[in-house]
Amino acid sequence: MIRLIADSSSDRPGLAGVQYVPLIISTDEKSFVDNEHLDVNELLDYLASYKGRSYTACPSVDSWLSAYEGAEEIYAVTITSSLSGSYNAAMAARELYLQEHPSAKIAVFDSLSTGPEILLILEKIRELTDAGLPFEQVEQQVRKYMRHTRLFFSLQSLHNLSQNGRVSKVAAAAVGMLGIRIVGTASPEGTLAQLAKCRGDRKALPELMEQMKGAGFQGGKVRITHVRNPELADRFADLVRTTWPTADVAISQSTGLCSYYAESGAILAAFVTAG
Ligand code: X90
Repeated sequence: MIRLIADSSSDRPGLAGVQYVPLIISTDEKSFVDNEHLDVNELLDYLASYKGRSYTACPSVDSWLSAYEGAEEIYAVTITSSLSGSYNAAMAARELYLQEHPSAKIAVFDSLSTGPEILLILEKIRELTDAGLPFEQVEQQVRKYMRHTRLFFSLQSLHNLSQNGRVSKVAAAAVGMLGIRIVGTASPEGTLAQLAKCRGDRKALPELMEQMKGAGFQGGKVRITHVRNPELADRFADLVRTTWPTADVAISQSTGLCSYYAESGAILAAFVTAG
């Protein structure tokens, strides 16, 4: 049996039939499991009113192991290993599972990214497995595909990223000011790279468009997610469709983990470059 798995940094409901392994978001008084029962609005409202620190935890080796249970061909996609232990946990679970099930096959993909870029990778895996390709070829082609997937985003706050040591305090302070957003990308190493600072939503969209052009987007899939900002996501999608009429654009809401780190107002866009 073939199984597709991703950690919950991939936004859901994404692709039908994918199994998600949750990360956990918590404060000193409450924990939120990032699964299908999580109400993202409730999480964000609670965090906005909570004065103390908040944290996240990646899935345990055990939770990856139970996600593998019963499957023979497994494709698992994780959030960037540069910012989370999810990939290492998935790889440790892989070793344990293969000891018990020597004939099983498991490919773990480090997305070096998150959110909508994981969705693109899952869609690719699904396309190739649906076409009936053997495991080794699926793995090889997905790794090749991942060399051309990119993630860009615009964030209104870096508070939670800096509170948890995922970006520097200096970078975060500059964005804390009212109306200042950053435009950034997932670097080749899988970290957050800041590209520009923009005053206001309207300035961020042309900057994102320029970045997409510069990265070599020529039309094709674009997967957009947003945190409580459907208007900005729609405006961005319209711009993309006007500039590249062949683009295949889909919008969805960020779920728990990405909503927590990207924070209210954010949009993220993943796409595939030509060549
Ligand atoms: O293991 C854990 O506790 C999870 C830590 C995740 C930290 C980073 C999450 C980033 C979420 C923010 C914008 C996109 C940044 C992409 C950088 C590769 C989304």
